[in-house]
Amino acid sequence: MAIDYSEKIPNNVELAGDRTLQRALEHWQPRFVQWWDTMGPSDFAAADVYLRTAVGVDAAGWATYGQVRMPDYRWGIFLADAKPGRTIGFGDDYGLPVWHQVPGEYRSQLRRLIVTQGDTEPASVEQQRLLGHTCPSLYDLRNLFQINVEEGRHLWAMVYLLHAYFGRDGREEAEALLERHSGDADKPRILGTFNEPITDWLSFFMFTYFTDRDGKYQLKSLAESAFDPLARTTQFMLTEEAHHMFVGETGLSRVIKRTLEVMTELRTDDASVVRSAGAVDLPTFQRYLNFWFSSSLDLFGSEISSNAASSFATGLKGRPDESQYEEHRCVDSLFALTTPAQDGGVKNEEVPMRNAMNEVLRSSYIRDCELGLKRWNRQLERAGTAFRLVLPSSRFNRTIGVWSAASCDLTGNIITADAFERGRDQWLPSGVDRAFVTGLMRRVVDPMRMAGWIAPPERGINSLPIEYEYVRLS
Ligand code: BYC
Repeated sequence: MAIDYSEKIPNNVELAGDRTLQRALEHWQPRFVQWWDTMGPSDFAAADVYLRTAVGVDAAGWATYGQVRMPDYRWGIFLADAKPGRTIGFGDDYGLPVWHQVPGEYRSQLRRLIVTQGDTEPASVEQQRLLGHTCPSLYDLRNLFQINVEEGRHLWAMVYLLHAYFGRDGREEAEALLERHSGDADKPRILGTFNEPITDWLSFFMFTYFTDRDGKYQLKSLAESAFDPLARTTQFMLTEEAHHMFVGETGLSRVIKRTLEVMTELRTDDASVVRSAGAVDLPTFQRYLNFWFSSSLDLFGSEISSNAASSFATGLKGRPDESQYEEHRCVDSLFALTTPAQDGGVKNEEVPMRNAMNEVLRSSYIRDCELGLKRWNRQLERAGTAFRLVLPSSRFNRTIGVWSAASCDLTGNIITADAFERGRDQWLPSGVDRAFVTGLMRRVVDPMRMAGWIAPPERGINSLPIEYEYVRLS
């Protein structure tokens, strides 16, 4: 169905046919705008940004480009087209027709999932709100803003579900999504990673590589949901999410490229020399990677989770690409886990597969993360340096799940808490690292230039030149 842009809230859900819902969402809309004005990108409201806006949910319509001021961006409600005759793909009700309303008994659990998903979207905009001031180029500035407006739209996607299907509770949750704030001492965002500050672009690219990729896996598992409106909403969100991960992967690859250029020019692999030349040395890059990877692993929840088991059993949340599996009920199957033991060692145990669903997702996610590392390591190899990037063990630096009780080094060996503290600054960004990286961040807004710590991208946006004025500052 085409998106109706003549409406106050662009949508393809026939909002005009439901006056009560339309009024409720039109009541929320100014609050969203106020939130965007106060918590969204600071100081760029008057800039014309070369943004992509969806005008349809099919391949032809979802990417239309033009100069837009961010406050004029048309945030709307877009669901992927319904698949007639769709049936539940997993869990106890496998094979039965999907639901178009929320079954009463699953109401609070489903609402919790939607609220948790919704909470991450504005959180990321809040985390990134000051980055515009230190953009490495107009190309990057535009990408930041593209991501920000789309995260705003993803919030709309979840708010639509809350308003349309959860009555008064849903409307209250939609208000609360604008009241919690990233890093707020009293009302923080729900999930840990979304309270971490992102005040430099190296962290931004790590976040869009690692944390947006968690988004991909969570959205893919919600796109399998028996609750059809959630499945269709998240399916469309995934098309936009791909660009966010592209920004992360290419951003990090450009940082490495520039570092390698400096190392070759100066014939050095000495981190302090690389730093003095104004590039990110590879050990610092690795420490940032260790932090954002381990924090993003926490976003999958505990390895053994009754919530996960119940979400799978009831059909609320499946596995990404559920159709790739042979068996969709997972009643009798077991999952082998290694967990920390009382005596300071490890023990192997088998847990019911349904309870291990968070770990199933996390394992696929880790394999996906490795692909980027392979590409970056090829860059390092081609440049003739011996340094290689590695993903730390999934036991390292965890604050959620079975490994949160143990201290582990990068390779997953259990160590004492004291030894972890002694190793901390070699493994995770230290105060000195953060001060150095922050010091590199200087605003570059001349379309012909790029900051010295990052190489230019390989190509511009939508076939435009890299030097195009992607953001026209007033
Ligand atoms: N921090 O049984 P447990 C994205 C809570 S990113 C703090 O272990 P469960 C995006 C958990 O909420 C994707 N708390 O785990 C990316 C629960 O609390 P309650 C976001 C945490 O429930 C970039 C308790 O611990 N989407 O889209 O199976 C930019 C016990 O939970 C954390 C979703 O997450 C944590 N890291 O799974 C923009 C999908 N982890 O309920 C956007 C929806 C767990 O007892 N959410 N807890 O108070 C879910 O599917 C599940 O809630 C989780 C947790 C996977 C997060």
